[in-house]
Amino acid sequence: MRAGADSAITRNGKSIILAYDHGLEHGPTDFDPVPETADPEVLWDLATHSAVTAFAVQKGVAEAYYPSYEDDVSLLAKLNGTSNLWMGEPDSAVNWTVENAADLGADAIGFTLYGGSNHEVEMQEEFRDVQEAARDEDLGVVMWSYPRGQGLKNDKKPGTIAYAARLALELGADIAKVKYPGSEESMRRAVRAAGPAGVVMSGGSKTSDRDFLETVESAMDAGAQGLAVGRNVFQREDPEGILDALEQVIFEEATADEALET
Ligand code: FBP
Repeated sequence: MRAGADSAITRNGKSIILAYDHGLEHGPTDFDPVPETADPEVLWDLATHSAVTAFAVQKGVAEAYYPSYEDDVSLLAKLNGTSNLWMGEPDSAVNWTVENAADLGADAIGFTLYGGSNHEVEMQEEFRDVQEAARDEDLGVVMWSYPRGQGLKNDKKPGTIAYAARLALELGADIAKVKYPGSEESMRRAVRAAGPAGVVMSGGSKTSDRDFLETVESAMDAGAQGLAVGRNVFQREDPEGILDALEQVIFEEATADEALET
């Protein structure tokens, strides 16, 4: 699967990946703004929204709920992850095997790579095993490509984000999930660096409707394939409303203004 080729986690070559691995990565504090979002079922229901092309979760949340949602939700199995309690150099434990995720019915796998970390070499080797197993199982491969660690403080510099996008291509991912580098021009550079791999923008911490939709519009204008988003959807009182607007901007090429008007 490469960008443009439609798959179980894209629609017309575009993606909105709803991410819900925050209970592991950040802890339940991310659910405080809308306390009912601590209940995974609330998010599984949200993932049935027509805008969502894949739902990214860790193994436990998938095992407990996916059998009830398999007809309505495409599962993106997030294979590695680390808690916010870990204080060491950026690293991510591989908590789920490709084979087990495939047995459960996953459509694609997700894997975090911290380029620049002291653990980059091991993480690349883990990714090699995962990527090859995913090819054997015919699963799409999404890399959460987050340069981080040692001297890398600002992980959103344009050159760093372009490098992150390129790492995903070089190592065999279909889609690179990268942070927004601050401008359309910088995002275009990342998209160019990714070549045939698609690039999805990472949602980030919650911002206003206008700021968020304008950033998404700019990423799409730069050639991004879509968005992978958690907090900017589930920390809103009206998550369906923002998914409606995102559907317009990403799949119907509406501007942020147009999406805000409806
Ligand atoms: P958000 O849209 O909420 O930023 O979620 C995307 C995501 O990649 C999640 O999958 C993950 O839990 C989180 O961001 C990790 O963010 P960070 O490592 O930057 O704190």
